[in-house]
Amino acid sequence: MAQLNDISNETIRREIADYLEREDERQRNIDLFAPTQPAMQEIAAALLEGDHKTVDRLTRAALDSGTPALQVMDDGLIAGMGIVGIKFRENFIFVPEVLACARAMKAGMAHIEPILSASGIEKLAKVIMGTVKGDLHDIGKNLCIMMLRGSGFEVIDLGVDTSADKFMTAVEEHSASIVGMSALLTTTMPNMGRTIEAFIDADLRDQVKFMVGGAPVTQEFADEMGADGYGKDALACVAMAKRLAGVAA
Ligand code: B12
Repeated sequence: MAQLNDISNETIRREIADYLEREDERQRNIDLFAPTQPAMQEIAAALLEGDHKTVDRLTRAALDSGTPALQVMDDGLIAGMGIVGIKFRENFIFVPEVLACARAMKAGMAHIEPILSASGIEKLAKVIMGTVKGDLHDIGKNLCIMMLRGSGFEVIDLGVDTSADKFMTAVEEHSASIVGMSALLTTTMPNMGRTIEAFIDADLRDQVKFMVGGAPVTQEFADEMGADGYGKDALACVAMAKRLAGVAA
């Protein structure tokens, strides 16, 4: 079990000490950050400060120095965003601060996405991805998209606040075989089920497989709404897409 002092970056140590009040979350984050490179911790710290210019610069520098894109994404950007999520939940920060952190995350992701996308060789299947109607959260969906593209899928991104009609039009237009839906709000989660219902009503359900995800979504909820798969994170999303596309994971 790692100790707080095993984390080299002072900002990260302070953030954990000052804001993570739940013992399990505190220890999970100490264990997460302690083995990571100082450069990754600096990226996470800049993200936590909502400093998109520094995240941009440090991410580029880390990639230039040969750190793998996945490592920069996991140990720097996603690790930092995890603390942002807890601070927001506990009302230590509010929407403007979260938006600044999200902007910083996007600045870093802008360097990572082309690398992950370029690493895919043959296109495995076409996937339509969108955040459901009423929901504006797109960070997790965008991470999934990057990982899917990096793994060889062709992804059509419908963005946020996506209506059932928009999903249906995109499936027909692109002859896609998989639809991925993301929801971060308990109030918008039911729109996943409604979208599947709309496909059934339009006789389109047999043409596609549905995978769903987002922090409040569970396997149980996915089963209840009649989705074909659920993924808890971007790696699980790729594994699920491969399963639904009938290729080995
Ligand atoms: C960033 C954020 C925002 C930003 C969004 C910016 C953006 N461009 O996305 C802003 C500030 C706009 C925002 C607004 C709001 N938010 Co907000 N937000 C968050 C926060 C802090 C982080 C979400 C995030 O990006 N996480 C990081 C990513 C990497 O994780 P993720 O999204 O879960 O995605 C991963 C997995 O879930 C999975 N996944 C995701 N999608 C998919 C799809 C598929 C197919 C698969 C397989 C997997 C998968 O893979 C991803 C990568 O690993 C969360 C807190 C939290 N801990 O989640 C609250 C949170 C989601 N927000 C919340 C709320 C209440 C709101 C607001 C209503 C606040 C308000 N009062 O205005 C509004 C709603 C706006 C709207 N209509 O959508 C609540 C929701 C509570 C609930 N139970 O419904 C949360 C949980 C905070 C809280 N505890 O109160 N928010």
